[in-house]
Amino acid sequence: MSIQWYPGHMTKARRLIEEAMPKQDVVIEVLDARMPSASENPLVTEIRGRKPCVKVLSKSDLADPVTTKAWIKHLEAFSGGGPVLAIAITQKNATDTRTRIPEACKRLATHPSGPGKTVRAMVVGIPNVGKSTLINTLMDRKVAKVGDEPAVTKSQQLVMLKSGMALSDNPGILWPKIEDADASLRLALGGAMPDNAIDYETVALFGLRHFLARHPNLLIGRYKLKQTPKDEHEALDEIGRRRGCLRAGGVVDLHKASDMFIHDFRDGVFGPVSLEEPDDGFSAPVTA
Ligand SMILES: Nc1nc2c(ncn2[C@@H]2O[C@H](COP(=O)(O)OP(=O)(O)OP(=O)(O)O)[C@@H](O)[C@H]2O)c(=O)[nH]1
Ligand SMILES: [Mg+2]
Repeated sequence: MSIQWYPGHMTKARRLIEEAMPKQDVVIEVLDARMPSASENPLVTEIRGRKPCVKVLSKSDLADPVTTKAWIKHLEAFSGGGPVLAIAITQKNATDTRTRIPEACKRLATHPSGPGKTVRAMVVGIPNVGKSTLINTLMDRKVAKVGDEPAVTKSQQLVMLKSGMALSDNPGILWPKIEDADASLRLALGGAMPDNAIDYETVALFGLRHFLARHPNLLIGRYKLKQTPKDEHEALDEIGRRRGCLRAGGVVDLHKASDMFIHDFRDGVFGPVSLEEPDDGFSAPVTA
């Protein structure tokens, strides 16, 4: 079963993005570098049409660098619509972001349409992916509120960069029906949906299945497990036991253990881990 979260403010945010789109020279779509496919919003693809697009792979410090490089090639080669440049960024390297993002926008905006040939760009993407952090980095000061939870930005905000670009920050949007159940679980694991919209245990078991299949040693190392768990249920139980997530009678508190694993993942304690590879064979995102 797929997790859905589409609160009312997203309908309004989507409408504002649709209304402002014709005036943009470039769209900056911020993706989560750990899951560039799951975090690519089909509504954004639909609304941007053939507008040039910079696909920004945010939080690249949390993703596997080799996989991120493969994603950049993949996104530039296979994204539909207009021309696409893909760039990985991290808030840990502000100088790199300040150089490469405006440069890419100017390269794509062949006919800047703002006053005095200002390049107009709109920053869009799923919730909690780093859109406002990107705006602050480009402005070199805190102009937009950021926070480690989805739906921090509630309205559109326009800023002017010294380099002569007009940028708008937007609330993160998802889409009404996420068809791909695994993609919705990746989004939940990464933090695109709020805690009250997800079932911690389901999300943690999904994440543990991924780690057991691709990075069992990272789990074993982090939680000092004596052997590789036979499946995700055993892994969650063992992790809970090792970390003292116990209820009366020595029973593992699975909710607490799930909470701990999910936040360990979001905090990057396992080192850089990608949840998707370009050759995993994803189906095209579907809107409803
Ligand atoms: N590790 C890491 N964390 C980041 C990076 N960029 C942003 N974050 C964190 O991600 C969280 C969300 O950042 P925001 O900039 O508020 O995200 P947003 O896309 O504007 O979110 P909404 O406005 O809620 O849609 C914050 O805790 C940031 O510190 C990054 O490059 N690396
Ligand atoms: Mg924001």
